[in-house]
Amino acid sequence: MQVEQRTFIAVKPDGVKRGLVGEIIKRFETKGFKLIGLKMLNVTQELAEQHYGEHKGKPFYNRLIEYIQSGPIVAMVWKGYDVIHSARQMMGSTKPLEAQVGTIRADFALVKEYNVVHGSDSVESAEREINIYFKPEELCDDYENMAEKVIERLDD
Ligand code: IDP
Ligand code: MG
Repeated sequence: MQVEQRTFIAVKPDGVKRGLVGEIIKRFETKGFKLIGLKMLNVTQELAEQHYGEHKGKPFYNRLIEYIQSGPIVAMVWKGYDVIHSARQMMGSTKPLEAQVGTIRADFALVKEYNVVHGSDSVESAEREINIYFKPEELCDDYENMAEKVIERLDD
């Protein structure tokens, strides 16, 4: 099993507008993950289509492409033990009403159309999404962080 992973997380435009950037970063930081990439940007039509290509043809596709361009996002890369799955758990289900209490979407969102956060769903999509939003030289992995100590000391 691959324990050290990287994932792409974004605070979506509704999350930025509502002032949830710090809260969302804090959850990943205090969980013990390592922040290795961070930028604020306006998503272009091209980026939006690249990011959400898998949803092309679905009824909500056009609205999704519009939503992700409705204001700046905060794009991040987080690294750590099983971070892809863990981050998805911390985000909660796509539909906030079905998300477990205590997750970001349950705590801060009402509807799937405005669910404040994005997170990669697999190793492949994480690498793909990181490469869409970040150049390799924009990632700062060269500092010591507790997340790495955790992995060094794992027994299994
Ligand atoms: P995820 O963000 O939990 O991975 P996906 O199924 O990959 O969910 O969908 C991407 C995004 O598209 C969701 O986060 C949500 O904002 C939006 N979305 C998903 N399903 C619907 C829908 O049925 N109507 C409107 N928007 C949707
Ligand atoms: Mg998804």
